[in-house]
Amino acid sequence: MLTVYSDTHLKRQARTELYGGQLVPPHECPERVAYVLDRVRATRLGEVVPPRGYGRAPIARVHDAGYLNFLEHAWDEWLKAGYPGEAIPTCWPARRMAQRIPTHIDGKLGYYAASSESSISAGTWEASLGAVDVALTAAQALRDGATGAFALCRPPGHHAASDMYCGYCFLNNAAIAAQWLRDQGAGRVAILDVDFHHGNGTQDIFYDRGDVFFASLHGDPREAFPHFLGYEDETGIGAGEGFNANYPLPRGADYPVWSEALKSALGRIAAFAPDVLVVSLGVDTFQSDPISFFKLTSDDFSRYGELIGGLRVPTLFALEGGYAVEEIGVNVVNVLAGYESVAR
Ligand code: SP5
Ligand code: ZN
Repeated sequence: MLTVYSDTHLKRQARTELYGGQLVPPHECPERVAYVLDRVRATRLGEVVPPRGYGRAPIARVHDAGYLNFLEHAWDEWLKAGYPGEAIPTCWPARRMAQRIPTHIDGKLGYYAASSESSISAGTWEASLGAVDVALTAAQALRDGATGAFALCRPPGHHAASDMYCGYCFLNNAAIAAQWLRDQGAGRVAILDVDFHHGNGTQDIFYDRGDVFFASLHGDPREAFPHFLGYEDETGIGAGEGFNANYPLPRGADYPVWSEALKSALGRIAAFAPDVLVVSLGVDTFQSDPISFFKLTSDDFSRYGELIGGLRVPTLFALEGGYAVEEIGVNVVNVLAGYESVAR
C-alpha cells in the first residue's frame, strides 16, 4: 500500500496540553508519526511518497472562511497580546450567551474552540495545511486506481468541525478528503471512524447529507471525550436522516465486543454501497493507550484490517489518534497489512 508522508508535521510541536489540571507535554506528539513511518519501512508496506500541494480551495469546501482566517492568524494575535505561554481558550459562548465573534484573541479562541487541551503554538496552522495535502494526495491515489492508500498525517482531524477546533484537531483531513472525492466524481462516500473517540467534527460536517455516510465506534460519550456528541440516537437530519451511525461502547470493551459493533457498521456501509471508503484510523483503542479505555491487542488490529478489506471498496486510511507511542507503528501497520491481505 502507498503511504503519503511529509516532514511538515514537525511544525506542530506544542509544548503544552491542559490535562488533569496541569500543563503536560502533549500526547499528540511528532514521535507518533516517526514510529509509524519506521514500521511502514521495516515491514515494506509499500512506497512512501511526498504530498502534492492542493491549495486552500478543497479546505474551503469543508471549513468556514472566518474559522480559517482565525486559525491562520491566531498565533500572531496571541503573541501580539503579549502572553508568555501557548494559546489556550479560557471562556466560551456557553448556554444563553451571545454567539458573536469577538475581536480580541481571547474571545476568538473561545468562539472557535470546542475544547481547551489543544494549545495553539507557532506552526500549528502550517502543519495543519500540510496534513490536508497528505490526505488529498492519498485520495488522489485512489482516483488513480489504487485499492488502498495511507495518509500518514498529523495533526489529526476528526474532532475539527467546519468552524471549531477540538481534541488536537484543527483541519478535518478525512472530511476534506471525502468532500474532495465527491467533488472529483465519487457518487457516494462512506467514512468509518475507528478512533477511540467519537468523530464529532466529521459527523457534524456531514450530518444533513445523504451522499456521505458516517459511522463511528467509540467510548460512550457519557464517559469519554468529546462527551457532547456521539450518542446512538444521533442518526442524521433532513436529507442526512439515516446516514449517520454511532456505536458508543462501554469501558473495557475488548475485541469480541468491539468487532461486533464493527461488523454492524460494515454491514451498514455495505448497504450504502459507497464508491470509496475513508477510514479515520485512530489506534487509541489499544489496551495500553494512556488516555482511553478499550482493550484491543496488537493482533486485533490485523483482524479488523481484514474485515475492512472484506468490503472490497477502495479505501483511504487517514491517521487520527493513538498515544501508546512505541506501539503505534505496529498497530497502524497491522490494520493496513490486514486490509491489503484481503483487498489487494
Ligand atoms: C484525535 C484524538 O484522539 N483526540 C483525543 C483528544 C482527547 N482530549 C481530551 C482527553 C481527556 C482524557 N481524559 C482521560 C482520562 C484518563 N484517565
Ligand atoms: Zn482519539
